[in-house]
Amino acid sequence: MTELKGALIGCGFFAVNQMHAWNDVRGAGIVAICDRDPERLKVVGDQFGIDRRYGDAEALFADGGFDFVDIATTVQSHRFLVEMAARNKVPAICQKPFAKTLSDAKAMVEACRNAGIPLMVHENFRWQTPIQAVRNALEADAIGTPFWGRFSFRSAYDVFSGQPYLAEGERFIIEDLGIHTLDIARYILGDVRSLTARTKRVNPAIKGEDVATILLDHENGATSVVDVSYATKLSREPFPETLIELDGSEGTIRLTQGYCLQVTNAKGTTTTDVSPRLLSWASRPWHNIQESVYAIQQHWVDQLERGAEHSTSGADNLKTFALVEAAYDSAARGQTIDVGAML
Ligand code: NAD
Ligand code: 89Y
Repeated sequence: MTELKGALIGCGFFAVNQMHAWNDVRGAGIVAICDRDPERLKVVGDQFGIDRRYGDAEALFADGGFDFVDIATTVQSHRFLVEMAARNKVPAICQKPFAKTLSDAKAMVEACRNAGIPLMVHENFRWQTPIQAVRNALEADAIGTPFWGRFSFRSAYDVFSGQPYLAEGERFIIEDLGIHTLDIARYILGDVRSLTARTKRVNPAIKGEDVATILLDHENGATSVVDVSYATKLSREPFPETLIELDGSEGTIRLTQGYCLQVTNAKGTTTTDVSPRLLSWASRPWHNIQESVYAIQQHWVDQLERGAEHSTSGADNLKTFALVEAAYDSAARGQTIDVGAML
């Protein structure tokens, strides 16, 4: 198979995972990197042996010589860089949160569609081994038709030391972490008709909300609760596990802390260890996220080879991003939001 050549823009905290994963992915490798911070460019360039280094994305695209771009910058630059990729007709991966606003996100999808290039949002949580296990159990009809769900991420892990910008934004947990949980809810129970949300800030040292409780009405009639918190001090810290409860017409699924999957139906209860693999470059507790980074990047290459749409294409991610905007809107106005009307 021909090896696809990639360029990565943004050599910060999380991009190191993406670089490691690209080393493992079959059928692609990174040939050039770009960061406007010379220090980060040097650290990542030296660590991964990349000689082609750029301080400016325009210069990177002008030189070319790559088949796709992996945008791993923070949200402020996403629209600018995705539209640059579209102008240069280079297929693009863009980190979450996809955009600052839903209208930006729609414009980015439109730009790539008009340019005829694939666009995938790096929405990796649905690719985690335990989340895939829940989806597989549902698809195997283990609990019949699900009518209720809970998708829960409650932690007090210090995310601010690695990502200090998370403490500084007007918006925090829904935009940063809840976006993944909402995407998982969609992935498991389907698209959402309407949403009601409440938020709180508990940690006085940050600007945005660190607790959110969101009620979702799914299009198939199921109801779910997405609850996320970075203010929850537990005896055993669960970061970065998403815990899931699903009730169906024929049984129940419980994904509990410690990557334990329990399926109960007429045949009884089966308990399975659905722990993620600890990849050679990964470290606990991040290994769950790190394995999903590898999985989504392999999916990027596999779908390009097949000429098929990506699971988290830009168009798909509009439906997740709309839930983020709807949640902030609902919490601000104290009202239920019609999600369908936003798309
Ligand atoms: P970071 O600030 O550590 O790194 C971003 C890098 O991008 C910086 O080095 C910065 O200099 C560079 N940059 C910004 N704008 C640029 C531009 N226009 N041109 C070139 N370089 C530019 O941020 P981070 O913590 O690595 O987060 C990056 C993104 O990854 C965020 O959107 C974050 O939400 C996301 N993230 C995703 C996951 C996940 O599991 N999917 C986990 C953590 C972070
Ligand atoms: O930025 C966030 C993400 O996407 O996953 C976990 C995280 O690093 C902190 O909330």
